[in-house]
Amino acid sequence: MQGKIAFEEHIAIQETLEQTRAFAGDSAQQHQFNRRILDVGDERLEIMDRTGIEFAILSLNAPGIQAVLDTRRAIDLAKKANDHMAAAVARHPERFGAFAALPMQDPDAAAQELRRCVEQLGFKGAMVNGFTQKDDPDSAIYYDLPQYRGFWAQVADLDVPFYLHPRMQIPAQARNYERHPWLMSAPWGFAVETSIHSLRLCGSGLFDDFPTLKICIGHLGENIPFGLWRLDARMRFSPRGYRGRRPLGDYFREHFHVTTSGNFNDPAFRCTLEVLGRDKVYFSADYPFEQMQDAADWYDSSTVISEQDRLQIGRRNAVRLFRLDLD
Ligand code: GRE
Ligand code: ZN
Repeated sequence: MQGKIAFEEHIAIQETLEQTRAFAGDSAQQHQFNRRILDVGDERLEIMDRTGIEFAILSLNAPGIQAVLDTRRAIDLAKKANDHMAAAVARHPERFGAFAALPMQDPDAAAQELRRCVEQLGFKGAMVNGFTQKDDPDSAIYYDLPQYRGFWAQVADLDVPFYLHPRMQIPAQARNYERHPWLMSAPWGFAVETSIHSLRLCGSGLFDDFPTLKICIGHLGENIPFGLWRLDARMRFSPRGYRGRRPLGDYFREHFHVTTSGNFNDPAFRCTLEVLGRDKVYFSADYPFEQMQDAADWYDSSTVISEQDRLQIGRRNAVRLFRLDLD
């Protein structure tokens, strides 16, 4: 399919490149991976052309700013990454948009940086890589906490989507992964981490306070669609500490927008589509951690996607969500 829009497409800057090392494959693959994640020009555009991706919203690699312990440095680095993405967008405005990287270590600074990115640089929203560390490497701060309500008020006011992207659990809280580091990242732990964070948002009353918030998550919903019915079924018996006014599933279906990033699989797609409906599902690849070619080969030919849905999920939903100047 031509004209697809993708929006879990990552870049790195020199300062965050080191964070991707473990995910790039062996040393022979490292060189190509580094080139690809740093590139915001010809190679990326050429692959987009070849795979029918017209427009990509760029975002900084994980964990990015969220792993910077020093708040001042987090604020400066986020600005630097955002200015870098803004320059790429300015060179190719009809091919690239950008999500703001945010210094969540300081909720006010994060809100301010989002406002700068949206109002002055034309960014389409924010992408944040899970919980934030701050000062102490063993810290993990989640955004359902009270100190983020002012930040969320700004997100609601700007009316842009917030993409909650995975990151890896920190060692201090990862006892259950001991001796199995393979389990901690993209194969499974990423989804555990991001799904828990997403459910915390739902259970915190956040969406009662801000009923227009739009949260994006990737990987066909980080396993939540599959578990959603049971969540609500069991919560009737043990809702301890749940602070939402409505059943959790209501919030998830209303506020969450889910992409196909890195999960190019018919049964999982059918589950997500059936749970969320065709208005809340979107194409994305997750380049360069995944290949645009693999994403497009699956998406363009999957027999569980009708031709009408293919156009809607591959393009039209994103045009609407991001108010793109495209048809
Ligand atoms: C991602 O961005 O989704 C990602 C990583 C690292 C490894 C795999 C992966 O950041 O999908
Ligand atoms: Zn990703």
